[in-house]
Amino acid sequence: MKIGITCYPTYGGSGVVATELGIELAARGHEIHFITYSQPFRLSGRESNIHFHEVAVSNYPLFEHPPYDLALATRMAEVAEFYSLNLLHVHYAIPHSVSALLARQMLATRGIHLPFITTLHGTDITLVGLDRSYLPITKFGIEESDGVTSISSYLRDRTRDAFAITSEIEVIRNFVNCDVYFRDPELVAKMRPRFAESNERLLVHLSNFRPVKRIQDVVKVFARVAKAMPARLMLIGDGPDRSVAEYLAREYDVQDRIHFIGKQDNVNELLPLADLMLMPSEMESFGLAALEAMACSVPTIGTLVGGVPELIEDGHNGLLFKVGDVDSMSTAAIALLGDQQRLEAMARAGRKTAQDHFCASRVIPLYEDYYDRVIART
Ligand code: GMT
Repeated sequence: MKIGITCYPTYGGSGVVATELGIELAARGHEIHFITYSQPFRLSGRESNIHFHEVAVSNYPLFEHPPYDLALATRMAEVAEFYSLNLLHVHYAIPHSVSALLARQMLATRGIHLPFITTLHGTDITLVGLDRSYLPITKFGIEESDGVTSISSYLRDRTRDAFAITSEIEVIRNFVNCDVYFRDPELVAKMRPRFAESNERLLVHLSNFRPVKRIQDVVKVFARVAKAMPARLMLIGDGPDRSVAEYLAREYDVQDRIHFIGKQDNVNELLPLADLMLMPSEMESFGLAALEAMACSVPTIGTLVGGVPELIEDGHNGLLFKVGDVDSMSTAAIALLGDQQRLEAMARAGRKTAQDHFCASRVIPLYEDYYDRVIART
């Protein structure tokens, strides 16, 4: 198949999923065309079967806000026609589904058929989409899509309720390449000393540091762990709350024990170095960072929100708490890190969950099958 993919190419779960999906589909012989405003950050640009089409948004003094959605729609239509795409797959409803709808309509006037699928990721529904100024157009874009998928059952139900959508939404959960995300003992032996001494526990958090991630809770939990045992924290990512984290690190006097390592491309080489992942988010429609950690045999302490319970079974392959319950999260982290046997059992269970249910090799065929069904019925 020839598939166009549009996503936010910068740091964020939806862009990661879209990019990894394109990479996996290309490896299975499909021709993939990314249509985005910059090259997705996990693409090297050297992968075969993958093409990148930049959306250039030209400005004009009259425009206070350059019309990206229109430039995107135009580029989608051009690429689809030039490369005879079978399908467009857009990730994150706003504004991508509306741009795809325009592209479909433009091409239809020329007798070209281009179905499009929208994948809902979370904040497009739970935050941005519910903003009154975006709600009607988001609902319209979803309803006009030829197919809609969501990355968890939670998000499907939330979308149906919040947008009063009755059409079918297919749940295809996020995935991880278990051959790329795994714990390689040699790599760990080589790289871990850069981040922690052998007697120290290493905790990790990976996100875009937005308020929804509750970075303040990450630092608070870590500060309590660091009081109880020698420990270090690796903070991977960057975003608006980085200065909050830095401020709190100083407040709790743990600044020398935290590695702020910023945005990283190859998180598969960093996650396996850790003993425990902290994901105390206010909301996660899925929690991709926890899945990536689980595949690397790193259990997560997370929150009982959104789609997280569809991934983490409390007490089995991770631990879940109420949002903001820093006391319980800290107590649990200290107990788990002090019990090597339980920690290892949880790490093994997480790896098994990733392999059994969320490996790319299991999930990608679900997308292929869905593409076939959408193409057949449109
Ligand atoms: O969490 C974010 O701020 C980024 C956001 C995105 O769209 O990039 O993440 C959402 O999509 C991820 C990939 O499907 C999910 O793993 C995240 O749980 C989801 N975030 C939220 O629902 C807050």
